[in-house]
Amino acid sequence: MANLIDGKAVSAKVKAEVRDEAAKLKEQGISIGLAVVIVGNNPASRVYVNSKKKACEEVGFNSYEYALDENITQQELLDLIDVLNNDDKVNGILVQLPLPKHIDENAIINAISPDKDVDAFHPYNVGKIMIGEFSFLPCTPAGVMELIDSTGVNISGKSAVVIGRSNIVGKPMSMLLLHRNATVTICHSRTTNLLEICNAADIIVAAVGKANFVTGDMVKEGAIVIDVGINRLENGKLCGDVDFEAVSKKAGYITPVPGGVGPMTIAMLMKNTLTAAKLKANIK
Ligand code: L34
Repeated sequence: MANLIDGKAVSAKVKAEVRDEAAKLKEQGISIGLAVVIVGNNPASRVYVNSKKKACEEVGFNSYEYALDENITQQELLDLIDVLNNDDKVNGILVQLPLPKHIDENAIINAISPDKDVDAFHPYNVGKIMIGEFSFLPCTPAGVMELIDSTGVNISGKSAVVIGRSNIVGKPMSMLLLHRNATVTICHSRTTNLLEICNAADIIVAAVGKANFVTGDMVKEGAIVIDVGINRLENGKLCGDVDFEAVSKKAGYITPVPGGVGPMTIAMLMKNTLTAAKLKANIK
């Protein structure tokens, strides 16, 4: 039976560290603020944004929510970002994705000042990650690295498989694993020998968006399995991309959904916002 990786516990530890550092900055007269922008009424986005605001409270940051109507124009959103880019109280800007279809997500991401881009989605920050010289790491992949590290297993030299190639998770995830000297394979919908590749993996990160995609036969005995997926079933229950029942019988370590990667995404957002404030104040 696999060891359960407790995302709630690891995220609490990260947030406690952020809270302590934020308290020290406060003594120096520096307070930290995160602007959270949500457009429309996506229920999942609402849940995540609420968790982000709550995390800000926990670590002692100010949060500023901008809840905008579904029908806002792209220009209106760009104008808001311009205001936030120039607002000294705001250290980090987070525009919750997905945005309504009539708004070009890339145009929005490109407009956020790279110094305040606490998601690390701006091409400038993406490029810095590529060359291994970054200020911010994208929250979900960075959270996954923390979860893998919490097992005590040394990543160097291990064979890691990332399933999914999105700009938000799959691509940066594979880069972070590569920086830590894993041998990385990126699989996606056109991969023909998925079973064979996964069977050889010491680490599997599943970011597909399909319930129960990773089955027991795909997993090597003792492997680390990280489940980034959040799928809502018809009965309202959440489940990941991994068939937890079957895979937990073979894996050495496994993350649950909920309570795995999700809470880490939020904790790493707090860490990035702290980093943004420190960079602005010229504190290492
Ligand atoms: N800009 N958009 C931007 N940044 C992000 O980092 C995100 N993401 C993804 C969606 N859009 C974004 C998130 O915040 C996914 N995501 C996210 C954040 C938190 C959780 C899940 C996804 C989370 O807290 N999950 C809980 C369950 C929550 C529930 O009940 O629905 C968990 O334990 O997994």
